[in-house]
Amino acid sequence: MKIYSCENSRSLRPLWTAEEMGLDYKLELLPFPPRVFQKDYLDINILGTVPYLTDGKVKLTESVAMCQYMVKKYGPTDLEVAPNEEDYPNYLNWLFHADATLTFPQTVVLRYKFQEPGVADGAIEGYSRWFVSRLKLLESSLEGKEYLCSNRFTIADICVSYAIHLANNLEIHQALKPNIKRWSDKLFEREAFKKALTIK
Ligand SMILES: N[C@@H](CCC(=O)N[C@@H](CS)C(=O)NCC(=O)O)C(=O)O
Repeated sequence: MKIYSCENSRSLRPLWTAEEMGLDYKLELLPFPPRVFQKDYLDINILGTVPYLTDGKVKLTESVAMCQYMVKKYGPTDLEVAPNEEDYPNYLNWLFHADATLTFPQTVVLRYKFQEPGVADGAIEGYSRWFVSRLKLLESSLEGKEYLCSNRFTIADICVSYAIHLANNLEIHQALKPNIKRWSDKLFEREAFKKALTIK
């Protein structure tokens, strides 16, 4: 298995999952954004995005799908929630929520705060506020809970907490509501997270 990555990107999700599972993989670290600074990467991944995962004939462009692929293909593992568990529908919902609801407004902040400063400053404030308002569900769901699903650490925690890691990098401090802070502080103490963050 090979994972193409850039530092501090959502490659963190599959790298963290692979580290939690103790899987063997090769890492190729690219300059960000690769479509600008490593144009030959477009011959490998036509989208030019990271992460990109190859495993034999398998080629994946979605970080959440990569986590799901690893737990299914290389499990069994407690990182997965099975269809016969009560929390399975919630697990699916969180896996989609991670990107479709949470990181989507954050990408606008990333672009206009750090990649193209001065081009659309108004968007930074507006999209930050929109992102924070979308954290309502996460904050209330974590009330009295250590993990999102099935009372254990799963890839739902990995995929959703990436949005909090990104919020920290984007300096969206209002994201650290009490339950979210308590939950993410604990997740980010995991050895596999620290390894995924620093692996070169
Ligand atoms: N939904 C995809 C998004 C991939 C994506 O947009 N990745 C960003 C980095 S986090 C990227 O490659 N941006 C550079 C670009 O769009 O050229 C995923 O979850 O993997």
